[in-house]
Amino acid sequence: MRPALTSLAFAIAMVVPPLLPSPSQAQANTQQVASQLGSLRVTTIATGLQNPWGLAFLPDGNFLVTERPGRLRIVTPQGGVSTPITGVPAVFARGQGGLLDVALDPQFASNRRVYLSFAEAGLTPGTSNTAGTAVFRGRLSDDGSALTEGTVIFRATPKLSTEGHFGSRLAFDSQGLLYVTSGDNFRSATAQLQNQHQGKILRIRTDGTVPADNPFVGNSAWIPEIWSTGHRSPQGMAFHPITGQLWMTEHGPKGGDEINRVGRGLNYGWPTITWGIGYDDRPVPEAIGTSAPGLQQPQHYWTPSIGTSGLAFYQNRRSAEWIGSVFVGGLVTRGLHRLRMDADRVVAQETLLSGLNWRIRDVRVGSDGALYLLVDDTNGRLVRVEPPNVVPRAKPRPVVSPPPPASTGKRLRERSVATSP
Ligand SMILES: [Ca+2]
Repeated sequence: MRPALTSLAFAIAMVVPPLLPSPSQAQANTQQVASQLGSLRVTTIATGLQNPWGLAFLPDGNFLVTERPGRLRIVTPQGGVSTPITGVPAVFARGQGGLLDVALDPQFASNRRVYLSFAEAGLTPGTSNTAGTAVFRGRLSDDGSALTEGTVIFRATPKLSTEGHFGSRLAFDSQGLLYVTSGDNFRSATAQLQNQHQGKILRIRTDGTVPADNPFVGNSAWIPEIWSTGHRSPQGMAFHPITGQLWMTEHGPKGGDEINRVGRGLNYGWPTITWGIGYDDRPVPEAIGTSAPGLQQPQHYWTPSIGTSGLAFYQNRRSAEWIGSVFVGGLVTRGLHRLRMDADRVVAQETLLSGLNWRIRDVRVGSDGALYLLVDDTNGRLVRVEPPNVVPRAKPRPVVSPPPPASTGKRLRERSVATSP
């Protein structure tokens, strides 16, 4: 049985499909927002989501959305919100912990497998105040009401007494291997420890076993799931759709938020090197500076921090203006950051949707070429952002005198950024 729906619109849609929002509804939920490249049509699809964290597109056009307190729901394009899907694991819903990301199996069409990352409490007596990042796998029932055959395929060890920095994004590579970001649990030193999962990107098979070609397999000093080390609070991760390269974003401390191109077995430096300082305005105790041999520099960093969250590459042909852009959510700036790249370098950036006061937790590109965002709030929302509606520029009139200023050669009026490390 399909889960009960709280939206009247969807209930009606079940009877008279397809039901589109009435013009007045659409108007109320849609606004035009200016950007450097043209006006963006921004539509709130659904509200009432409690601290939504992760978003996945189902093949039938619906959305799967996690709510950090521990619920997974289906949201329809018309704004219908299902009752919670059953079978979701118990989560440690304290501080930054709870139910985090959601990802579909690359073979979802045939196996209907869904993966969830979450903060899991200690499982042995007396450890319920500790928590660690974990990954759950289940099968979404045909009616979408339940996860069955549920199993936890990965548990970060050790579980620590902390409520922060769990990560945790999920992403599949082209081989069907699963990458998991794991935060440092607010224990900076863990990110450099080879025998702990904290502060790492991990690479596992879908049953939780370790691929034989992981970088530290066979080295007894290292936990074999580790793919990269030295990460602090990684809340964005995606594969570049053309190069296949893995990228991620992570929160710095005070300043020093990063976007990194992730290589096999490399060390991204936290807390040994950082472009940020402590929340107490003093240097990070373990830091020796901003660079050191053998430690990777970010492709770009932000000081002050933007509060990096979701990460998405735009390659959809719907918008020539956005192709090649990278979108990064800003929890602190309450904006959507569009980065323009020259190969792997950030050469310009634009902050979209500023002024809406939205803490953007996740950003994804739909197959329709629109962006889909989750806005973090106790009354959070799912939002669609359509690419700029570019108005052709009028043909410039010939100028006789004075001579025109030298062209910058830039097609876009974007704020250039200083060369980043
Ligand atoms: Ca770093």
